[in-house]
Amino acid sequence: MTQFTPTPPRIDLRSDTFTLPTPAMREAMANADVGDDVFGEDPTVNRLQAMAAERMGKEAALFVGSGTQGNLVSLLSHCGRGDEAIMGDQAHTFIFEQGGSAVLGGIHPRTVRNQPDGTLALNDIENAIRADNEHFPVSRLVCLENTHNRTGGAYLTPDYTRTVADLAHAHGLKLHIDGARIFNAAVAQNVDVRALVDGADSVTFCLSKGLSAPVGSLVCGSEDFIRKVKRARKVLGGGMRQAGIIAAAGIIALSEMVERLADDHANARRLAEGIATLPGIELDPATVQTNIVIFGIDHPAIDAAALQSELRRREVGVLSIGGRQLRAVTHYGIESGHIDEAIAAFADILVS
Ligand code: TLP
Repeated sequence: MTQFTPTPPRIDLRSDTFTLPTPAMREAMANADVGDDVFGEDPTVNRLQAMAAERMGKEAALFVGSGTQGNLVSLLSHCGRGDEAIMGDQAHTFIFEQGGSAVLGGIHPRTVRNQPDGTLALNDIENAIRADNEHFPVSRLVCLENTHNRTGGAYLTPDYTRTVADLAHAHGLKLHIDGARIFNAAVAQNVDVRALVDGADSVTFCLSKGLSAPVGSLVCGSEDFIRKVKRARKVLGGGMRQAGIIAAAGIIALSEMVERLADDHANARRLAEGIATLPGIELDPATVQTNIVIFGIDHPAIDAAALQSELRRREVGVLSIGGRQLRAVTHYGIESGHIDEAIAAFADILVS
């Protein structure tokens, strides 16, 4: 049988999930000490979990297979069937995770409009919290996303996050943060990542995006919470055995790959500035805060699909995110010269 093997574009801006492991990661993986992690006996996984908990200022952490799994086990651990989780209408948990918390946990999502800066308005959160009435689901959780993917990598500030945590706690709700790219948020604001999660009851962050590890995410929270999360991971089939092989790359990701995210942010800003003035591109480069550039196309001759395929012919990959919008994400492996090439490819297509 013939297999179709797509060739990735040389300048791959579709996502930071396309990052490849660094040489140091490959070496650490080859030499990792391992054991059976379902029994808690993999020393490399244990080390990664301890590092993650310490970095986030939480009591404990658990290594999980993906950001989606991290969010799902967190929601399943905070909420029971019929409970309600308040989240943004542009949240990854709402749009891109198959409604997993509803499918598998009977958790009712209550959406609140995401503002263009990725926040949820405090009034909207407060108004979404249910009164104690037998007709209603029970409000149990607020979810934030930092950085916010669909709003172009916007970051949430420490102040905003603490205010939401206080609001949630005042009403007896918990706060979960989908921090898939929380280190981008920390580096962009030059703050300790702890300041972005200190009011939160749980946070998920990804090793396999800008931090370039091949696999994995961590869920961090209290020891009690992480015990529940571990049960949820197991029922989802997410208990892994000699997972130290992949956790070893995660240790390198956390210790060596955080500070360099600033380069990705500078490249994203430069890409945005380079394409914003081209005919048909709708983008304000000042809104680009981290490594994600989302832009619209309004061109007499070229629509979003045509621009995407013409860029691809010029070895530049971008992602269609619906309607007239495309997304470009910078990451490890994308150098400043690639940004020049990408801008030249856009100009070649759009300037007649
Ligand atoms: N996002 C991916 C796609 O699913 C869209 C991407 O290319 O951006 N939270 C956020 C904010 C995310 O952006 C993602 C991945 C996840 C969670 C899920 O992580 P994974 O892919 O590891 O399940």
